[in-house]
Amino acid sequence: MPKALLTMVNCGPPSFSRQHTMSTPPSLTWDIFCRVIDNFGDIGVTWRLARQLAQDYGFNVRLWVDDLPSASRLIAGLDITKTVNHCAQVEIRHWQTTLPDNVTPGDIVIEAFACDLPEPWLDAMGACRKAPLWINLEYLSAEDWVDGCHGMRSIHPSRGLIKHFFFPGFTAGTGGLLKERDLDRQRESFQANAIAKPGELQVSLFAYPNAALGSLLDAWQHGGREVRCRIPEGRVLESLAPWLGHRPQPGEPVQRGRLQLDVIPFSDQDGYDRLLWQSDFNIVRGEDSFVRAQWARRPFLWHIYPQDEQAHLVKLEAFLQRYTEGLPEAAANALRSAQRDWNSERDMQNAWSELEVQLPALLAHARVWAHKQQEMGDLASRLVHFVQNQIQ
Ligand code: TRH
Repeated sequence: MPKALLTMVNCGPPSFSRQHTMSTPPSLTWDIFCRVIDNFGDIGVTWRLARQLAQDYGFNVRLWVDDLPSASRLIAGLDITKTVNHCAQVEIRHWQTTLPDNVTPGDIVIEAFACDLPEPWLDAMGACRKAPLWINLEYLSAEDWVDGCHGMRSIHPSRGLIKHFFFPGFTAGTGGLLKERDLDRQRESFQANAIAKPGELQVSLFAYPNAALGSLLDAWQHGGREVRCRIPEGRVLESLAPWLGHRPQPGEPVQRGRLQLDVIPFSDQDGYDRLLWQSDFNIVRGEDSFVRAQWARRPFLWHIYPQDEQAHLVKLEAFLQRYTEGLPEAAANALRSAQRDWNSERDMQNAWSELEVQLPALLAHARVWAHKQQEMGDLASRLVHFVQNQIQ
């Protein structure tokens, strides 16, 4: 468990059941606060949740985000010159140092990733006749402690407001994974119409800078089959440039032996899903793309967000332990080696050759895994049940 959380979780066991006890009035209003620390995960997760609560459930949702330029990279139609936008049925507000006077908190306030709600907002929450339900949406982890902390509460020391901790996760005792209702139908229809070049392995690459990238590209360049690797424009190009001798521009195809590289523009979230669905193998990172790769039902390599004291390697092992359950031993070993080498930035040539022969087994497993996760219920539905049980 993160040290910071140990001090925050100071009262009470999980106080909810997952029973559907009442129907939630669609008039409920939600405020979701997102502070963009770095990269796109914070806005990626909160935007996905906001959009789903609005579109799949018909709730009124306001998303407060402090960094509109980052948000505009993945939200189609967002105008960064406006302080209020409406996109996909969500009201998006620019979260500035001062909050507008005429806004009162909604029924549910989500503080994403402990982003610290502004003091005036806490004042306004305290002044409500019925305090809003305050939920801290946490980062995703497969570690065992998550089950015990999901649903815990803490009381604000001076205000008396109660905050609830909601943890995404991979077990029935956690908050689950974000997944839109219509996602599988869209994916199936896309994949049914996708055109593939016979024998070619299509790969997508979204990663942090990684010293091991050159060795993986070497493996593909000199490998036994054609590889087409699409790379959304981003930080990983820092590691591509030394291998290539220059920094490629979007739209500039590069051929090296059996490897074709295409740097492509960063798309909105829906476009990124289609890239994952189109590819036979995905390299993903962070949190949200990692989950989307699982819903794509294709084999993947995860570049986990690096943390101090190598804490991310513990998270990686926890995920591998869950994910490799039921996977034939040779495929599980190949996957573990590749994941460990990639995340420790070690030479990938051996790991790739072992992984490549296991791709059919990994594909079959990816389907089983996604099905298993889906059966447990998605994050938004578990969150709505949680809210129902709290506000009745
Ligand atoms: O950008 P990330 O590295 O975000 C990270 C992690 O969330 C990490 O846990 C967190 O601590 C850190 O941010 C602050 O990776 P992630 O989570 O995959 O988010 C990327 C988002 O960008 C995701 O929603 C998918 C989206 N995306 C697009 O919309 N279009 C694209 O072309 C690409 C490549 C991604």
